[in-house]
Amino acid sequence: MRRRSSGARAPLRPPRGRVALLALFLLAAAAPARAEDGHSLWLRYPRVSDAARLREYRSAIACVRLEGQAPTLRAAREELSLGLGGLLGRVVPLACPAGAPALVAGTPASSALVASLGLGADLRALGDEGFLIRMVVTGGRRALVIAANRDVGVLYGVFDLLRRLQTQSSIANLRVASAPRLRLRLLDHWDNLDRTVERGYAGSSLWDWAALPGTLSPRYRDYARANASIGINGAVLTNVNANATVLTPAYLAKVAALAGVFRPYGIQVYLTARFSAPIELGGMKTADPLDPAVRAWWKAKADEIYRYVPDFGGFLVKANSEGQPGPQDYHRSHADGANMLADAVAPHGGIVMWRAFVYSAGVPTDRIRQAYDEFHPLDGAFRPNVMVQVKNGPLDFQPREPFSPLFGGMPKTPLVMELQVTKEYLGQRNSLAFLAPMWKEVLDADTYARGPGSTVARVLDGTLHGYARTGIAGVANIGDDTTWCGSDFNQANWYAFGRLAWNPGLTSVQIADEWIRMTFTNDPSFLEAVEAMMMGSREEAVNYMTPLGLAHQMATGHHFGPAPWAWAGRADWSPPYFARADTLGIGFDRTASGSDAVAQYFPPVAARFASRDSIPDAFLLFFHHVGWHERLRSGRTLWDELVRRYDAGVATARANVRIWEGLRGKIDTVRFDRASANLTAEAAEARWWRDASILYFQTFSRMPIPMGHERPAHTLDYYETLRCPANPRRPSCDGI
Ligand code: BDP
Repeated sequence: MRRRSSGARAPLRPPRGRVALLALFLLAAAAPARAEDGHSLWLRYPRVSDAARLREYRSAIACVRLEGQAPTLRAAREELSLGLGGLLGRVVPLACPAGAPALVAGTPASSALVASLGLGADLRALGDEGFLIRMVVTGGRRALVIAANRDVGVLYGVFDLLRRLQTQSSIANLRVASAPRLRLRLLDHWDNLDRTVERGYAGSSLWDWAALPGTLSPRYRDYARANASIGINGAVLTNVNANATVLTPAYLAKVAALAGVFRPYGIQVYLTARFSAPIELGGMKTADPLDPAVRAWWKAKADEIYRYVPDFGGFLVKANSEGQPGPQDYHRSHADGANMLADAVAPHGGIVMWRAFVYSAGVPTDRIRQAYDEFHPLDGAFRPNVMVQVKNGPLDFQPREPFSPLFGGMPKTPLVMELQVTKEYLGQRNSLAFLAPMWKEVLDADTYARGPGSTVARVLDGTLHGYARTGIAGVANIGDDTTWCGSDFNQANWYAFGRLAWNPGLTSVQIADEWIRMTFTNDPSFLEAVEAMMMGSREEAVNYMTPLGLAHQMATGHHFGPAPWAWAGRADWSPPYFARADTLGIGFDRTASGSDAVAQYFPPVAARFASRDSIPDAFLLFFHHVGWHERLRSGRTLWDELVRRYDAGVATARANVRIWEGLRGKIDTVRFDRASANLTAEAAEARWWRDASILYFQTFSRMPIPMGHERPAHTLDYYETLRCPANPRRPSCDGI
């Protein structure tokens, strides 16, 4: 039986017209008792709990003037009604009696009042998506103004203001000017047409292809609202391991229906293009990108797509990677392939995002070198509407990796950074891991491409190399689960991704703080404790899974749980290949005496990574093979330090269970108990990781577990034979 999406709950459905008023009365009345199930994400809009703030907001916003019938303005108005109705605990009229302090929102074109305020110069700097919020006095009356150049900027401004009210910050002297630093802020859905989700841990795909285009789940709009609230402006609907069927007319009609729901919220749709589609759909003998008939096929296909979706964003392509077809099948380069597709969409303003995630077991060099080796020489060979999409690290979404050397290494090619919001390698469903600190680590890393200060964020935002196009993509963690993301805490990563995409300069703490307040409560004691848990959670996962720069020690295939011993059929998928443990030591020598991957970085970075004196402990074993008895900065031997780190991860996981338990009663029981179960499971999984890894590496180090450290719960044999999870969709394992 197909699972129906469960999104029709009243609080999330933006009301309309008269129904809106009624809904708001009901909503306001029902607010305190509303059941929490996680579905409302960070858009719950409960009544403001701080009495002084509530008074402040009520006296500043007696009514709303947001005129205009354009769909985006309507969406902004509906959100304000819903949000203010809930937060202020009363209906806020959409018409203003004389003298009433008003919230005024619009563009100079949609609102005469906004046009009269003379904001022209300030607005110009904010582009198509930016907005400003200001308290002004006009005609002797106070007004809170949200102004933007385009309707979508008004919508973003509305969400920004609602965030301020949700987090209970003062709006007394508000003077906000905000514009996104990155132009494309995309979610990549690895969703298949049968509604399975590759690396999805949150149920089935949201896209109910069978019911589309005739039936539109209310969740589509909620999804769009959630994205717009954090500035996400594009969705790649389909898996990078692509199925050409989505390019057929029947599916394009479904895509068009989704695009229609998303459009008012400023979200463009994109599709993955299977490179062999001309063969599979067009009945051709080849997909050679230099073949005129193949090129003509793609041009016609692009024209057809734009007939269905006039503002279609473009294609995302995984080619010649992990078995996917691509131009190299015809001895053509990645640039040949990308340019062919780019030419097809260019007349319509579309783009191609061509992934640099390529490596091959047939290539004898270190796997992490291969993307750079392949793409660096192609810099300058791509059409202007091609962006190369690069994963944050050179390997594959590990709990910790250095930044990819392609950042800074492609000065003539706009790069999109790809992050993984879904936690394939980070504990999947149970783990707390809040990923903002991980993403910040990469964004703030200095590539030295143009001397000090050449951060990855500046590569991405175009200020370093003058890229004409800029963007960032996150592999979504969203499914049809009630919580959308498989757990309440996983929602924080969707949220953080959007916030950082808008402004990579935000701090992780700030993002966590906002998210906790909006998702759970403004209660300071809860906030402080949960913020600390979240901020430490990624380092915790690094510690119990892959400390000191280890990588890819996960079980084969599903990547859940430890299997440092596992040979996966090919070396470059196998944990022992990455850890290189032997009787002398552990770690992958990527200095000049090894694979020399360090040479792909700019000299100051290469030198820092290459030297044992300057390599941060966090990347030690990623770049160096280190003797078991060698002493690290701490003065401890590598072996002792390794055990200590694993233990630290377990200790944090256990502490989180206790800290959370101490917060009982501060939020609703449904979400509290659910998180409790996740944290308990994570503590068990952390121990499993630690025990299995230490026991396995001990067979090489032959050193004892230092005094004062817990003995493993089981034998290595036990862990090696454990099949866990038997069912990869199960959140947890027995027997660990
Ligand atoms: C790997 C995933 C695989 C993806 C691949 C990719 O295990 O499912 O298809 O990344 O990014 O990490 O293409």
